[in-house]
Amino acid sequence: MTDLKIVSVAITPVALKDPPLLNSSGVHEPFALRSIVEVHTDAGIVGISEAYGDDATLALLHRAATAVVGTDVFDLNELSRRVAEAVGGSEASSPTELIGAASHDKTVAQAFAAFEVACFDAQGKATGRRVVDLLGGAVRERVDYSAYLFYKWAEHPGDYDVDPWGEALDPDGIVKQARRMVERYGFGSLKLKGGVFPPEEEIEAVKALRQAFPGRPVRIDPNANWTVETSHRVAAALEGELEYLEDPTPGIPGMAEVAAKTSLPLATNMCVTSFAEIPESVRLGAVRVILSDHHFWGGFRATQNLAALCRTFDLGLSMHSNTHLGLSLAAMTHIAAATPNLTYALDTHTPWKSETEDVLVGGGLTFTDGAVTVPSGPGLGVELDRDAVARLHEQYLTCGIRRRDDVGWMQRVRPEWTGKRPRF
Ligand code: GKR
Ligand code: MG
Repeated sequence: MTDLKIVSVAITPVALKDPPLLNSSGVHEPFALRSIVEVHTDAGIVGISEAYGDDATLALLHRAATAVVGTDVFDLNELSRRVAEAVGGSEASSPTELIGAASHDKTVAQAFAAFEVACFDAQGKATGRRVVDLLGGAVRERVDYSAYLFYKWAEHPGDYDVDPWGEALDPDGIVKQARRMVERYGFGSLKLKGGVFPPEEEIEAVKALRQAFPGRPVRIDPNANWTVETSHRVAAALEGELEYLEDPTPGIPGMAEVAAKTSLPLATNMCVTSFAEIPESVRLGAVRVILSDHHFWGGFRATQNLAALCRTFDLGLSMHSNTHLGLSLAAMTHIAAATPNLTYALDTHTPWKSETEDVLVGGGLTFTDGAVTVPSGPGLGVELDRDAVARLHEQYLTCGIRRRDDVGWMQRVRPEWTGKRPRF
């Protein structure tokens, strides 16, 4: 059997319109950055993936891109060795502080993930098999996602497109948003992005959701914007109401203190975001659910390693998202379908994306009853729409944003804003 060598790599930064979603740092900017990675092989097969699109990530991807040329797309160990060598000395970078501390290992994992996913896509296209099959086979053909609710303004101040969702600044607004999202996509569970308003208001919003959607699991995630004391208070008020409480407070020791006084499972995509953080977390009993994310855990195989550790330590496994396009959604769907203990509905920012913006032929994957069916074609089963990529690249060139800065955008509106956490 001949190998399938990488002959070149193309990295295209793109920008998509993003609504004014509020979080503990501030507010989403009018555009979010992603990048499209294409791995060209000597057989003419091209593997694709989606990664963050900020300057620091692009620099990493470019360093790795030069190093991976000549690697066989099936030789993921060699790919990993080369990426680690190429980006090893790079400054630790984290595309957003909302996914935890930066570290050298995370920097390497983040760069490797983009190439590993593209190589899996190429492997699938070469063998006529779906990525989910290469990852061990589908344990489910439909992957459930949850409704990701955000407090939000009606629009960004300035001359920007207005999204169709309107304002949501109180429990009523959140329930209205949830109804609309559930009606449109059929989601069976709900996640509220908290850490925006005083916790008492967010407790009310959770209770309003529980009342409006009886029996539907609800989560809240204030992105570590509560002190340990505040977290105790909120956890006590929401005992029995939540599927899990995500990142109430910063750091593993703080999370362990909160965990010690509540029966609610604590979940994280902030204090455990790399393998190095697992031992302390397990030792202190800080979390009961880890939100995986192949973009920064190091790709598909690393996600499966994480899944094995979760099984070993009797931890639940869920999945985190950042603003993304359909290519990431496809990748998330394949890895989730191949991971038996990924049993929670996954996060996705898809509903916040403009329906007319994606990089995939056909405009992206669709949700039925809150789930995405694993695409049936070889590899990731999706194809790039070249014109759409070009349009979003043009938007990247003109949007003026080069790294995510939710704090800075909030400061335009509220100059006294610091984004310092925990605020409550
Ligand atoms: O999009 O504002 C957002 C989220 O807060 C995101 O940045 C987080 O990384 O969704 C993420 C989370 O679960 O923490
Ligand atoms: Mg989170």
